[in-house]
Amino acid sequence: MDPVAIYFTGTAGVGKTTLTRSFYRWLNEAGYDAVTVNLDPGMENPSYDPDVDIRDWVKLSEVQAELGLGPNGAQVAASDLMAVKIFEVRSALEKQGGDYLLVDTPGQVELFAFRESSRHIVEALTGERSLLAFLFDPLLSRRPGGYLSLLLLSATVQFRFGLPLVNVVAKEDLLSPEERERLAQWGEEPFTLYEAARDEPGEGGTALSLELFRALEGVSPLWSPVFSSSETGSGLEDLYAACQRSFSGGEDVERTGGPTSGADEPPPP
Ligand SMILES: Nc1nc2c(ncn2[C@@H]2O[C@H](COP(=O)(O)OP(=O)(O)O)[C@@H](O)[C@H]2O)c(=O)[nH]1
Ligand SMILES: [Mg+2]
Repeated sequence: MDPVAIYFTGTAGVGKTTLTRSFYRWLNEAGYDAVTVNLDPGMENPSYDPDVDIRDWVKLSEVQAELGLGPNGAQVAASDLMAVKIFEVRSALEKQGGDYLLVDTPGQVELFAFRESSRHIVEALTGERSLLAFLFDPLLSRRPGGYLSLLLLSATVQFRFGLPLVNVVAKEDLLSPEERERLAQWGEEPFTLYEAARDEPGEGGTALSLELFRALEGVSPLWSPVFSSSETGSGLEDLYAACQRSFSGGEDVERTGGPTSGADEPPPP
């Protein structure tokens, strides 16, 4: 079967690179054939060695030096240069094989979601077999206004790409059990989020929060996020299951080794 690709996106520092690595390990330990792709030309001191690395073609520091640009201009130029090189990247990726392609995207979400070139990059690299995993900052998510604004950003990213999307509350180890419980309830019973937004004291945007809630209410894939932590490894199995549901209605991808039991089994310790 053709490989399927998961693009990790979200605001700077939310944990995309770390989750790419930890999900890669989880998949391989569980017997799936996963490959990592770094699409962040500015990645520095990576904590893992990506199988395919955009920096072999486009490196932020070099773009900045060669074009005499500041940091923001260089990032924009680099993301457009990536589109020029994307067929070479695809050839390298095809040589890797793999059933799951885990794609790490640039630190800042706007460089991925708000550049026209990114749509071409995704289209050329993995086409329709692509899924977005949008990461939520756990601390921002704790308040209804923050959670709603992340839902809005996630909906915007999905709107930009027109691809299936899974929401992931990242770094769940930073949430107290009560906070996690509350967030999970917002996902399962959206009306509780409405009530929390309505009752939130001192949030200047409460009226706006309620309008946002109404606008987002009908966007069903946005609800019930997966919770995960790269720190503890929690939720990676749930992430796998959510991605699996999004791809081709739950069709499983065959394992190449490792345990042969059901897809929902956790990997060996
Ligand atoms: N506590 C905790 N920290 C994390 C987790 N994942 C990533 N981090 C930390 O968050 C910071 C940013 O992570 P990174 O993956 O580089 O974020 P990116 O900019 O979205 O790629 C790093 O210091 C990571 O060590 C997690 O699950 N739990
Ligand atoms: Mg990163």
